[in-house]
Amino acid sequence: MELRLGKRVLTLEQPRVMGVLNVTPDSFSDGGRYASTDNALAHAQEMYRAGADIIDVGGESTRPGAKAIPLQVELDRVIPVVEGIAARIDVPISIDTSKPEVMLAAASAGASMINDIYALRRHGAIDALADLDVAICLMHMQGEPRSMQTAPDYADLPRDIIDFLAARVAVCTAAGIDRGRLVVDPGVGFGKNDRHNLTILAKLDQFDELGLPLLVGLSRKQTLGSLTGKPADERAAAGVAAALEAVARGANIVRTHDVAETVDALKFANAVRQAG
Ligand code: 7PM
Repeated sequence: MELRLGKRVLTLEQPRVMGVLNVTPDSFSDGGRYASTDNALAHAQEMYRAGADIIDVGGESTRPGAKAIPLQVELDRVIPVVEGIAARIDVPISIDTSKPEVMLAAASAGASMINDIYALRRHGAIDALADLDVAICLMHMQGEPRSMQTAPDYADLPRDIIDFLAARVAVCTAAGIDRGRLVVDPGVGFGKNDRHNLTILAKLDQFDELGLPLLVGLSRKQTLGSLTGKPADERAAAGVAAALEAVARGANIVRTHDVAETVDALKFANAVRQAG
């Protein structure tokens, strides 16, 4: 399996690491330390050196209860960062956004992947991407960030999520988007309680039926806090364990704030797998 991102091809025989670069002043886990462009570029460089295969730039907090931000604010935050990374670092850049205008501007600035927690359900998103050469991550979310954690409810997990993702893939391919550009993601924590999140992980191998690269983001999330009793900035070890569990069940890309730790853990897991 491999993923096409513009001119690049990312082979997926080995698991890949997506490093999270928040450029939100209210980011829940790093206190907005990377709010300025220079700090963001330094953080991107650090994650690249630590072995990140993709840098995911996000300007709109998607934390439960968060409010949407105006288009211009999001553009002003993320576009200078995308341009800066593209000029300095030879790494695929992903843009974490749901707004078609931000998708287009980021792609022009050098992003080669769109990471959309709405799976292109926002008006105009599909049309914006149909003619671009970027990779697209389609994530499942029940509800929307403002209210999604109030009463998440599923008839059947992971079936409901797999069916949703299959439907979004069908919409994309019908619009002319090549399957070779698509990635799917169960959306841990997006309209899911702890039990839902753990069930998704336990049954992650069922997502194989979609036949597409699988991205999973567990880093610093609430379920890790529930299990360890620790705040977001002390969840790295649990997050690494979660990433290994995800990869053992078929995840191809893990999205994490803790790149160095995750890369080391995956090196060890890969070595054991290859020795067997
Ligand atoms: C609260 C909940 C705060 C979740 C922050 C988050 C994912 C994502 C995010 C994911 C993909 C965070 C998340 N999570 N995109 N964006 N998959 N594709 O940990 O799991 O940064 S935001």
